Amino acid sequence: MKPEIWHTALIALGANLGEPQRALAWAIGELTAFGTLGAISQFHLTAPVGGPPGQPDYLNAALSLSTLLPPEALLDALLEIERRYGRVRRERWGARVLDLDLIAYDALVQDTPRLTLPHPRAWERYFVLLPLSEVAPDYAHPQTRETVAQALARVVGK
Ligand code: A4P
Ligand code: MG
Repeated sequence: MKPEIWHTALIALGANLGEPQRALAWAIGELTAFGTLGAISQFHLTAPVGGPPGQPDYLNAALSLSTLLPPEALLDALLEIERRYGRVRRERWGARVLDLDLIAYDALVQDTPRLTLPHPRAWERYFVLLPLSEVAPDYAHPQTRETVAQALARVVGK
């Protein structure tokens, strides 16, 4: 029998719909199907980065998930959660806005067309680093060795 190996995934959540709090809470509930939730950050209201001008503020959060899924299967699960939420929202509001990003998976480094780990922009983004610092402040980027807490301090100090 193959031994079960648990992996630690760090996941970022973002929404700027009319009910972003509901979007994030729903997504967190769905994630319990794919492993055991660890720490969950507070929900932070953050100014939008990029995208069309005038878009509403985001609600961002981060969490840690212990999972048996390999990274690609976990990404599929995240995209499926986005898709299902989007479908519901489209019927009601005509928009899909729920982002689930896989920020890191153990200390795995990979760059394939489908999945880049760690997430390529995460260590530069306040809206990712702020909630992530409540979940995994000492997690070090496997290439640069910069921790989440250090990256947050750097980004805030800019
Ligand atoms: N992909 C590759 N690597 C990953 C990864 N580590 N995690 C691929 C997740 N996806 C990854 O993603 C497009 C494709 O990226 C996926 O199909 C997957 O195969 P997407 O989520 O559909 O596209 P996106 O989110 O529109 O693009 P992107 O570049 O991921 O946008 P971001 O970076 O998520 O930015 N401002 C604030 N304040 N808060 C926010 O949450 N979010 C965004 C979206 C912009 N500004 C924001 C926020
Ligand atoms: Mg995304």
